[in-house]
Amino acid sequence: MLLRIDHVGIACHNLEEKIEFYETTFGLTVVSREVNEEQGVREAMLHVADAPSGASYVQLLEPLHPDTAVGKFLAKRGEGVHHIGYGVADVTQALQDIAAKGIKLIDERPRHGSMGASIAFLHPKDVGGVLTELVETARH
Ligand code: CMX
Ligand code: CO
Repeated sequence: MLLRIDHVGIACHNLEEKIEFYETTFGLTVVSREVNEEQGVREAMLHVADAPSGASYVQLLEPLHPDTAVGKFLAKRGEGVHHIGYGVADVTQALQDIAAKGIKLIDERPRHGSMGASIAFLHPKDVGGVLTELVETARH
């Protein structure tokens, strides 16, 4: 069901500072910057690698407000890995298959993610403490 690691989501206080860090330290390149009001984030995708099943990224996340998923995470745990995003071919189908196994979904149906992707989250409590995102890349 999982095609690749699409991205690792990293929570930070200052997006511009962290972009600069990933550029200088690892030589990564920003391929997209977006504000996603629904997810409560200002974010950047930095390209890491290409695989036959698609590309992989680092997703840097700064909260738009303290009372958001990433804002609450930062207050409780500080900066660090926030979630893992896995590539899937069909996010609606994957959600249906995963729900049938009794795993709690955060999103019953897909939402809009970075770069036109369809995304959905699974609850960390049912995935061994890992907030897990499914990503269906936009078709071009
Ligand atoms: N990873 C692992 N566990 C997490 C977590 C994370 N990122 N965020 C919260 N939790 C845990 C908390 O530690 C807490 O555990 P305890 O009950 O043991 O203390 C529990 O989940 C509840 O946490 P909370 O602070 O009360 O937060 P909420 O329940 O309000 O929200 C969650 C948690 C996961 C449902 C919410 O963050 C969410 O809906 N996330 C999905 C959306 C999202 O993260 N969007 C931003 C990224 C967008 C993108 O990638 O494009
Ligand atoms: Co993500």
